[in-house]
Amino acid sequence: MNVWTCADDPGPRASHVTPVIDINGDGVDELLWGERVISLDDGRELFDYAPDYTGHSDVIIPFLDYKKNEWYLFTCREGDDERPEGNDRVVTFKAGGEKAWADLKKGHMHTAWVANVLPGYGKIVMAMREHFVPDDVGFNHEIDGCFYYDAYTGEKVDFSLPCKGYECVPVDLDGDGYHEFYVHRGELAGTVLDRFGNVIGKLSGWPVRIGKIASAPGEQIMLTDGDEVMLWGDKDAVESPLFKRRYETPYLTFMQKLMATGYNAEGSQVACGV
Ligand SMILES: [Ca+2]
Ligand SMILES: [Ca+2]
Repeated sequence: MNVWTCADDPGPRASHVTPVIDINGDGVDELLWGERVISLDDGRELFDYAPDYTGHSDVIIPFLDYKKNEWYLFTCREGDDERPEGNDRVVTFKAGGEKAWADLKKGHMHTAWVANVLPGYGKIVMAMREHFVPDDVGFNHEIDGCFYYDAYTGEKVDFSLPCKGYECVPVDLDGDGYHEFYVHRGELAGTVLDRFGNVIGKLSGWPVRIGKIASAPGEQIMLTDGDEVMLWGDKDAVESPLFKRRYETPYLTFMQKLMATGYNAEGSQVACGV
């Protein structure tokens, strides 16, 4: 087997999430090690989306343009912004490698998600920015920005919920193709919101997994209070054609199993595009 190494190579340095997806459509899954695409068939690096970037990406999220049947790759980054001009902080690539859009040049982008909330199942991405503040134990993370973009074009979107975007994760509970949100931190922790910000439920607990966990229609929320694990869903959920389209690819189901191992089960990284 041709084993891939990157010892002294320039280029991106991994991510806190590692999607496994057939991003080039040849029937063989790839491992997205940050912005590098590694074949699970023989270990070769097939592609590097960002050879000019030497930091790492906190979140990598593949997402599908349903109308064009084309994949995109959204990433938010940490590191490699020390040069005076900085470096792109939030970037969306087309699957073939072309940069669809990018924004911001400085900062540590720490959490992100992709959700269907605009009319016509339009997608937005949320990216949260932090900066390091030295303190008596080393450094602290302080949040200094939360940004919303049209996922395909990068245009800023005026989207707001009663909570901060980084305090919640998207989940399509009723299966209609639009995301609801579970608030997992902050003053509204435990609240379930629709995409317009209306409160539609109240739960409690820290997310274990979010997404399609059970065979029942729709997506579910698995929570724990430290003692018990609870699974919540919508018993009246009906899966729309678009919802079913999302799950036609093995990606989401596979990631649900992979992330059930417990890696990065925190914050928006729970979602990983699921
Ligand atoms: Ca492939
Ligand atoms: Ca929904």
